[in-house]
Amino acid sequence: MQRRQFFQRTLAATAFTAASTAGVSRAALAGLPEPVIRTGADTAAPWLPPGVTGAGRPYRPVVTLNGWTMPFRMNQGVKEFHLVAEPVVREMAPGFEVNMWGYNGQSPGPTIEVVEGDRVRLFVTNRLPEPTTIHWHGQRLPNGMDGVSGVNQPPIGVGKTFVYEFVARRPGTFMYHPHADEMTQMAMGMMGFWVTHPKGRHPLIDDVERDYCFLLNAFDVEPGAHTPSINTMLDFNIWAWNSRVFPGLDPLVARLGDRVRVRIGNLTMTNHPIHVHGIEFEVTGTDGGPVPKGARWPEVTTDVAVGQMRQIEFLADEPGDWAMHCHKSHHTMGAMGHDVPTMIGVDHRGLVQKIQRLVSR
Ligand SMILES: [Cu+2]
Repeated sequence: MQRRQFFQRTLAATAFTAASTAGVSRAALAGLPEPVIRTGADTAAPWLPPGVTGAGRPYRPVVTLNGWTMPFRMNQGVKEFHLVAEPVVREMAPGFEVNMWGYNGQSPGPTIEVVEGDRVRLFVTNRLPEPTTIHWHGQRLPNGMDGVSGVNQPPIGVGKTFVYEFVARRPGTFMYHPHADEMTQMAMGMMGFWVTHPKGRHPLIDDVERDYCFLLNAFDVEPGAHTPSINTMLDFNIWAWNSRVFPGLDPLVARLGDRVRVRIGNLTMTNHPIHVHGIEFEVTGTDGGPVPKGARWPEVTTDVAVGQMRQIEFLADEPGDWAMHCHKSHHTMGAMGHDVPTMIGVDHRGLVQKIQRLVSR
């Protein structure tokens, strides 16, 4: 059976179970939008809805680093998305494949991109082996849509579909992630980006020529393993951007003279001082909203703490290949080893031959 047919058939069977909990009519659920699935890890071209004027002015779509923006369907003025939480295989770098959990074929899930004032309906189907929810980090929304399992809703059972619906009231930079078995599900890669564009000219949101976004995430994948350890609390060994690591990360490209915005969210368990070479930037926004212009100052490094988002902007006026990295030097390494004694000062002449003799036996 084709993968798409599988989803269509199984969704038809599960759709009605959510009708009473989510308050969406049976007729609406019967016409669930087909989930768009993506399997590659390349950076998708920016996506603008074809032929949909929708709410607000035309906007410059974001580009998700080694990711993609999910297409939506317009249904009587509502933007409808279908997220499928499911096991996926993510190629973190060429030849390095990891068994993760994600959404719609990849970790992280697709970027949700809407305009301030849009009414958004998100169908979430759970194809994981355990219950899940989605929390829409930073959004103003009705309490019942906040996605915290055991507080705002029962978790979405295995095989079930839940419907979230709210108005994207505040423009800015947001993310989404489970609020059910959080430690496991985020350690397995479940998260995604959300961008709400302003519906008109905004005094604190400037037009830019380039608009990039990605999430910082971390995994503990022992050398030789393919599945992250989900019991790790701090000693992660793979520090990733959008579930990718060097040399698997695509460059963020700009033309000389472009205004560039980069939106960064941190869903790891430690903070990351993100450093950019060659230019100075300003933090123009957080998950709390745009920063007042008088409160901005020049920086070349900004700390992105756990659960925070930072939106930086700069003028790309120096040609060249400029590095952008976390300034914790052990976070630029992978797979980082633990409990390894220092080799400084040790005479290691002949060591390679000794190891080769050992392993060739
Ligand atoms: Cu770091």
